[in-house]
Amino acid sequence: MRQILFILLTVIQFAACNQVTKSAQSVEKTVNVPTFSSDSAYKYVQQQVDFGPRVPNTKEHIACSNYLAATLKRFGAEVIEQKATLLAFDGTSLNAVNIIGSFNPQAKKRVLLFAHWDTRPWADHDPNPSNRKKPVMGANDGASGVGVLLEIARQFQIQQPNIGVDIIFFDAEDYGATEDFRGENTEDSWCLGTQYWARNPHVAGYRADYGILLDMVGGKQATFYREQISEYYALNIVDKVWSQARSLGFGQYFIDQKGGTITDDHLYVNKIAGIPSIDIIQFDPNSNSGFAHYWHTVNDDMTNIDKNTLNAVGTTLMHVVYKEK
Ligand code: AHN
Ligand code: ZN
Repeated sequence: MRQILFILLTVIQFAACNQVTKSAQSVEKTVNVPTFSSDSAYKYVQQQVDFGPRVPNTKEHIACSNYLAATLKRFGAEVIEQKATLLAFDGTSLNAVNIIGSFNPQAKKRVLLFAHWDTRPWADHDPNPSNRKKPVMGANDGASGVGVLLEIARQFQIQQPNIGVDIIFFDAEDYGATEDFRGENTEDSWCLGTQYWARNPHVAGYRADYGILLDMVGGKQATFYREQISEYYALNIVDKVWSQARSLGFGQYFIDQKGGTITDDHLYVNKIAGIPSIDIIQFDPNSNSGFAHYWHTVNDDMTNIDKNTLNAVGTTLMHVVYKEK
């Protein structure tokens, strides 16, 4: 009888022990990733578009910058509006502002998420020549990336991730040389706000483990290929993001093939600031420009924005960020 009791007790103990170990393991493995709201992201895209084109040196541009800074503050970020006067390729002096929102600013481990918030002054890729001096509305080219990041910022306020995150909305990305411009050094005419920040970071000696740029992430049935500057500087981050997307079922958006080599804000974050960074950018290998047919035309408006695409990108990014520790 005693022997049986002893065996019984041992079995119970073992079972109890086993359970403790098991649940401790599952606590370690399972992170609760909050649910990204594409309705909310869409609303933030709409609110930017409602200002009109956000071209530097216009009142719409100032109004939108105030909205972006105020919204990041409302979501609990420490916000810096980094103002700069930047010289455009055509000699125009641009009153630019990079809007920087820091979450958990004391954390040493940090991720940088960024997008440009300005819109192009000229729809110089429009098939109709009479549209080519009109500004671009930039629902996709500008507002979409910012909209996704604002929704992620809102989630940070509800549930803080384990790491620090900086969200930067860069200005004057899209003031690059027009297609008919016959000057030199046109590559560096793009991404002026980012070039400025990379040389003058908002915090001396600023570091992040890696960076992710969102550019044109709201188009219907968008495809995101593995951009080549991203693979050159941050192949492991491309792998991390594309495999996370695939495991979430977003493989029809995140295509596991090499894409173009695209001069974009991440180039300068890599080259000047030395932070390994990737670009999630809509790419169409079958179009002439590499981009959607409405890119840099007067048709880059809300009619092309699809909540499913915002959701694929936003949900993937949420999983990447919340799984870091
Ligand atoms: C160039 O057109 C050189 N690069 C694409 C960067 C861009 C413009 N992204 C949005 N607008
Ligand atoms: Zn553009």
